[in-house]
Amino acid sequence: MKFDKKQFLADVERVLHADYACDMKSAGRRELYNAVSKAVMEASFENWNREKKSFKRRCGYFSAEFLMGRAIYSNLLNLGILEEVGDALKSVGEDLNAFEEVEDAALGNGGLGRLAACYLESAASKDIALDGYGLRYRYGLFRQTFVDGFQHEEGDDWLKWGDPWSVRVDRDAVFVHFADQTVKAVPYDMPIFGYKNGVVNTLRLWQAEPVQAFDFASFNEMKGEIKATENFNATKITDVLYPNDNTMVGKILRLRQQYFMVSASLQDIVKKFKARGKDLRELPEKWCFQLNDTHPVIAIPELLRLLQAEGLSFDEAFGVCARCFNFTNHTIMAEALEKWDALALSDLLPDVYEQILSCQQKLERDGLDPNVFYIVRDNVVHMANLAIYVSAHVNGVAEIHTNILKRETFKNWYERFPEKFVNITNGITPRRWLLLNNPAMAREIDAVIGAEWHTRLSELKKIKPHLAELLPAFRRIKRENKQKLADYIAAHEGVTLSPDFIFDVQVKRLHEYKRQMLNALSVLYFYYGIKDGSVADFPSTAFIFGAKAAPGYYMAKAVIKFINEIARLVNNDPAVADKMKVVFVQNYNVSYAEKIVCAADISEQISMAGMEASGTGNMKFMLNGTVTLGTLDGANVEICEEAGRENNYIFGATVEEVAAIKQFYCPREQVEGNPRLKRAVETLIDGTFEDASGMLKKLYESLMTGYQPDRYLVLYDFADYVRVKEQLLRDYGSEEFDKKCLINMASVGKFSADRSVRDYAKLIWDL
Ligand code: 26Q
Repeated sequence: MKFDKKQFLADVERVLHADYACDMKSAGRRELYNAVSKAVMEASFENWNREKKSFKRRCGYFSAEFLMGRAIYSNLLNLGILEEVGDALKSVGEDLNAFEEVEDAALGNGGLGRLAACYLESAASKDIALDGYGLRYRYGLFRQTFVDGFQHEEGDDWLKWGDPWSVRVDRDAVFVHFADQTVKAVPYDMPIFGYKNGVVNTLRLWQAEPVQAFDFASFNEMKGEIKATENFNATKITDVLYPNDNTMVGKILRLRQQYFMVSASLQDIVKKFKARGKDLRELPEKWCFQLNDTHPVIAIPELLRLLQAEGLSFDEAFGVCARCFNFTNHTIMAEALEKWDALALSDLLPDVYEQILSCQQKLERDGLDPNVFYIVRDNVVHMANLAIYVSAHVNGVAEIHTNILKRETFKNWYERFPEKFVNITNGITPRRWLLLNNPAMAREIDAVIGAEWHTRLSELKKIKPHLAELLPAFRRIKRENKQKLADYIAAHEGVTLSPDFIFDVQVKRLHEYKRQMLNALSVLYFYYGIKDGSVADFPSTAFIFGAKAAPGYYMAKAVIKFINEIARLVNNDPAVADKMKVVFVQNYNVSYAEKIVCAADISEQISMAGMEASGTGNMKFMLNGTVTLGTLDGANVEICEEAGRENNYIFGATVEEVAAIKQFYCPREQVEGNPRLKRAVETLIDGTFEDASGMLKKLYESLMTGYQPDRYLVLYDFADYVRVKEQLLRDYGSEEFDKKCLINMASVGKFSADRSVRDYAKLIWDL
């Protein structure tokens, strides 16, 4: 975008006058933030409008989550005016950094939601016509604090500073019908700016509102029926994001959300397609839809219903759907694969349920064995099966994950429909995750190899001949980033860290399979080793954790309490003060991640092999020059292929070994053979930590005594984990170690979301 400072300041001034009746001098931060954003929005109108009006083939990315984070800096970066706006504001005595107080748009839980955000950004940057369709939750993922070591949740009022990066599009509102209510769906459009290429795609988020009196006329024309009670709870549908990650809660309100989102999106798309005078049988020529996990899969029967309402036969409608829909799976965990009670679903959405039954019948007509292939069975609707049956393509998110889908999770489906299955390894956008969060390093790289890597990340391999030359700058910048993070942590968590310590980081959602416990127990293991003298020369290390636990996930909350207790023990013990510090940061989110991933020395990616579909945090650390301490799980496998296993720190049972070990596994044996591990585990029950809640005892039982003790092989992998971790800590600081860091950075090309969306565009979307 061309930038004219005088013009820009005049635009800001004008918005301040019109919207807030104030001027630059009297404006508060909030007003200024809105005025700056709106001035930029206004200047982007033409590019956005051009894209919106064009009738080229598009893909709709249907997702219950878009974890966008903060918009302003990444938008300015992509428009190529980040520095210019900063300078312009400085010239009038204002500070662009002041907008760091703006809340993140946390309309997602974790990896799946952040992936959607990265893909939108990369698609725009690669001029791929991808639009997001989702929900405009009034409250995003809860804000987390710790009270006496326990997680507390507060509502996330992400609109507190206003929402200048969205526009409400009343003219595109539609009605969504449930058996017991009709709700108005109003879209809010967010521009998605491509990186310095003038492309603007759209994220359309639907908000639920009551059908208002003045809507009745138009609504009655559609021969709808309004029930007396139905305005009552309309807004409830988009009140709040479900805070679950990799676990399903079978709440009917969640199903209402899902249907609301896809029905509104499809009505909108069908309406506009028809307005072009097109026959709906040709819909697949212009549109395809990517279903982000099972959450939007109810779109399939909804489109079947809409098309038949428009006069297509079931078979014709099915043919359209079979060409339009594609399905991405993000997990193999049974507890996360969505299933709905058939009676509840048919009560809420009788016509949609009819379509699901028709799919089941078609499946039987096709001659598939109903004992092996089913969508509805024993009054349960299996959303993943529906998705696979109808979709043109089904993809996993890393090589190992796709292989597990083929060999195990969806084995029967794969053998019957092998041509549907593809792998698309996840990726992250290098703009937000290096250019924006680590500008000093980005500039150093630019100076050595130029700026082409900004849009072709594989170009980073060109730094390989220049490692020695880059090392001093890399060390200096990493240290500065560590200092900045330490300052931030001191201010927000009240723990002081020295940048001379090794920063060992595990940040991700809290889940048993991700094994934060493995890390926590190793901290205690080292602590007791230092105390009893069996560990000498322990390199000073700061163990940094960040994670939110789903509010209903007891074990996850227990792990948070445990680690906070460890932190209290360690940080208050002067005997280890120069050796270790432990901190669990509160409210880990996208903006915190931006500060953390550029300041880490170790990236902990330690899930039990076979459980983490891909992971994308691992890629963010790699991009910022951090070695992985990890298992051969998810994308770690491909990280090792790209960067060399010798440049990372790999430990633990492989996916093949896990299956064998589980046959005869006895956690007690692991502990009996390892006195210091035993001591660490027994802190859960021996009074080391106060445990009035009984949570720690429950953790102990889950490891040692419960049904399926130590399901995720924490104790089995422990010895190998500390062996490799000790090696890493010893290697740290050497020139050889720093080279490993840079080789990781140089080898990260494959994990650009630009490559991922290109793969989707080529293999699936035909864009
Ligand atoms: C389902 C039903 C009801 C309520 C909530 C849910 C729900 C919500 C979110 C189920 C799962 C999720 C999120 C899953 C997720 O984030 N998976 C992660 O996806 C990443 C992107 O592909 C992968 O990198 C991670 O490995 C995977 O865990």
